[in-house]
Amino acid sequence: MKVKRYIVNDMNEAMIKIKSELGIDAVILNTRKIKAGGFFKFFKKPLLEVVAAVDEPVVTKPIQRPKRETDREAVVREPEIIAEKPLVNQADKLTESMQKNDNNELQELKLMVSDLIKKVETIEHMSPQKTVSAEEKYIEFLTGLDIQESIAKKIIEIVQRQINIHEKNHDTILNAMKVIAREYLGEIKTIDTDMLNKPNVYIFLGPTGVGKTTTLAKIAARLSLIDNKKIGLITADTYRIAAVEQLKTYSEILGIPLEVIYEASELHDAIEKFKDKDYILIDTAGRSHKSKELKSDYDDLVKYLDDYKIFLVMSMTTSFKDMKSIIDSYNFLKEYRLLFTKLDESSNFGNILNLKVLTGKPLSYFTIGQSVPDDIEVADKERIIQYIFDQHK
Ligand SMILES: Nc1nc2c(ncn2[C@@H]2O[C@H](COP(=O)(O)OP(=O)(O)O)[C@@H](O)[C@H]2O)c(=O)[nH]1
Ligand SMILES: [Mg+2]
Repeated sequence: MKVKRYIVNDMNEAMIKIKSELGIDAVILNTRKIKAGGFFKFFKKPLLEVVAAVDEPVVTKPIQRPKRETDREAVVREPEIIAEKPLVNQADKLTESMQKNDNNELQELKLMVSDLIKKVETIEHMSPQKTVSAEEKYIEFLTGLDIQESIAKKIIEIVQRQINIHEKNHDTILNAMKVIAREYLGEIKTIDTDMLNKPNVYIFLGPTGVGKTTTLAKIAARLSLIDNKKIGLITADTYRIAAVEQLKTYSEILGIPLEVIYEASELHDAIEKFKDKDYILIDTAGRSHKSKELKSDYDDLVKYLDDYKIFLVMSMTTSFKDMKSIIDSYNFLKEYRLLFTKLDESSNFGNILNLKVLTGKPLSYFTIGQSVPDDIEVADKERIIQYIFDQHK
């Protein structure tokens, strides 16, 4: 509270001064007439003493201010005029009124605080504040990258064993998580370069439209154009005319021979025809649960697969749930390599790790666009970690 004493000629003058100095919220605490001292006291008309006060903003004001004599002196300026009555009485009245005012303020503040506490308690009661541990925070971080919760938990469990998650900074923990995720990725198996058992036969399996034919063409083109290998192509995808035409076009452009087989039993003969080749790549139609005919064709073909290496082609745009059911439908396969397509059309790559952990099968290639032969990469572990962790930045 700010208290000020004015000596004025009349109330009008007092009001103007109070308004300009203390503002419109000021209140008049006391008014009295006084006489000027000295020689001129006989000529002057009595003056008016007006004591006014105003509340200062609560934030700038200490909540509990001890009443000291000096405080009073500081705010109430002593006039250079002899007072008619001793000022002590007035000062006492003023102190009393100030204390009353301050007590009121204090009361108000107390009420406000208890009201606030009640409100906070109610809010806490309504939504009990969950204390999120550092472990939970990082598990959430990993699941945010589309990594399955069970894998995320395992990663954090291992990180926690190695470093104290509560003490280390985010970068250290991030690096530790990357190292463990990298470990989970295991070995990478692309096309074997070992020529002892040539021809090396590779068969491409996977749902329709994931990019089997395009990927096969990319690998064939690279082996032929870059590595100067002798390649033979076989397609068992005669379900659609367009599918045969598609591979025929690539075979013509690349100058690589193509054999078309209409029945699984023809596979052996087709491979025999290419026995002088370094690599034989076999394209298939997607295995459909909806088409019984296609399923039995496929199952016939599968009987011949034991001797061949398999790429199970999956699109990165497929959800984990669907990927899981695709994997289930291929559970009759003993060995295969995971090949992920369409990374360019996805922004969440946690499924690479999920599928690796789910199947335990080696990763092989990624494809990152439609362009043959450019848009393919070896599934390098560093790259995978980059895809999973950094594409989200
Ligand atoms: N964006 C993108 N499209 C792809 C990729 N791989 C294949 N495709 C496209 O996906 C479609 C189906 O490919 P296709 O090879 O015929 O699939 P298949 O039915 O499994 O043989 C075609 O339009 C391809 O150009 C890729 O990595 N990224
Ligand atoms: Mg195809």
